[in-house]
Amino acid sequence: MQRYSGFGLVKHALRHHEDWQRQWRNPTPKPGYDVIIVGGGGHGLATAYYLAKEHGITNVAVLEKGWLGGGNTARNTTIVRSNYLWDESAALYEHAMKHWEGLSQELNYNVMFSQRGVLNLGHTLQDMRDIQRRVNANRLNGIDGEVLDAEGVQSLVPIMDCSKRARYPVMGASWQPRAGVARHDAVAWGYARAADALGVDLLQNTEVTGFKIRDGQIQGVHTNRGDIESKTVGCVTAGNSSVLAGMAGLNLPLESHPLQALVSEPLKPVLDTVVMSNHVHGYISQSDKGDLVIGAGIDGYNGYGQRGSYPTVEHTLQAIVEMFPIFSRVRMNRQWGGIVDTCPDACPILSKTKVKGLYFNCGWGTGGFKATPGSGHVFAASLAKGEMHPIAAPFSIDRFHSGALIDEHGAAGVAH
Ligand code: FAD
Ligand code: PYC
Repeated sequence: MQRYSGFGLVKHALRHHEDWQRQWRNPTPKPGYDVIIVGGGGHGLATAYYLAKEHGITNVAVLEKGWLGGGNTARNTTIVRSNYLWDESAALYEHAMKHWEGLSQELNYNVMFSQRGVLNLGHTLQDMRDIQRRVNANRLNGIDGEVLDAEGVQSLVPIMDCSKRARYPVMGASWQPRAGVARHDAVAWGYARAADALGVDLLQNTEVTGFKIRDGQIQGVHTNRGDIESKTVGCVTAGNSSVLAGMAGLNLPLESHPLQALVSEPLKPVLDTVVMSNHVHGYISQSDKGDLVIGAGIDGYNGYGQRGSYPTVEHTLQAIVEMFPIFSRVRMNRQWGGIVDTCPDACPILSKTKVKGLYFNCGWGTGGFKATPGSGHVFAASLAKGEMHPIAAPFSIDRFHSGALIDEHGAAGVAH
């Protein structure tokens, strides 16, 4: 793997940045692969990487209709935490957290994982009871967490209005010190470069338009670049999962909604942790560039437009200014949206389907970025072995028939 010194950077600048080594190849699709992954976001790329790295399955293609990481992976607000309520989801997100803690070294790519801590605020007695319960559950699962009172929150975030004068006074918070943020596109690029180096074909501008299914067994996919054969296909297409499922005659219990985010003009460092309020309903952190990274809940309607409506932006900023009056005159620089596919129990689907060899990894709603390494790791093991990994097994589609739902609406952080 080529590395560049400071001198190398200057040399490339003088050559107008024209001869940088590409991070991954641009291969021509082969007629067939051992495994096809549909979707070149973080989850799909991580799946391909772990298939090659941990299971020796390198004859793998990732088919991406646009460019790698151009979906929700590069549209999210990068919050990483593992403080979920139920054992099944705590195990999944904590599995991811352990991967995050070594990811830059694993990929030899700086994903800028910054464990600056996440606060989930409580503004009512019921919020505080729920926080207490969730932190207790986290600690029983070996996940770090503390319950803070308003003074504890104020000492961590001096610029927030924690006074009793606030319209919805802060009563306390859950605090996960190991939680934080990471650079989202670096996660996609790091997995892409590492997967490519192991022989995975990353096929951009390659849209899956249908599935080839014979006698209940997947045979391959139709794409805009021709048919590609495989007896194992994993769909990791986030907000487009219902569309893909429909092509296979499947009906997933998903709703697709826009979710928006905004960044402000850059400021000097003022906020060194992540603050989320599900009650006032907004969340905020400050990026390394200095922008305030801001978001709130989904737009209530269904749709596939990667944008959103103005009332949601207005509500989001009202919530932020409510908590941080000091930001009332900060100007917003950019706003964007992604499509999130939400499940009735606010938990993902990692599952086989009734079509043999066809798997889905979707339904992460507003919170899948944090799961990227763990999701890829357990999904790869499931595809490699033909049996769902024990951490993934509770997230089967079957739970919507059996009733074994895992309700994580309270821990979702962002209402959906
Ligand atoms: P994606 O990155 O969307 O990848 C799916 C890919 O599939 C896309 O690139 C798409 O082009 C491709 N695709 C779709 N259809 C086809 C097809 N037919 N053929 C080929 N390719 C196809 N999560 C957190 O944990 N923390 C956060 O702070 C957070 N903030 C968010 C903020 C916003 C505004 C949004 C929109 C989401 C946020 N999320 C957050 C959620 C998180 O972004 C997603 O859950 C996660 O990134 C999903 O990753 P993915 O790899 O599954 O999806
Ligand atoms: O799941 O923590 C989260 C989250 C924050 C912002 C969007 N999702």
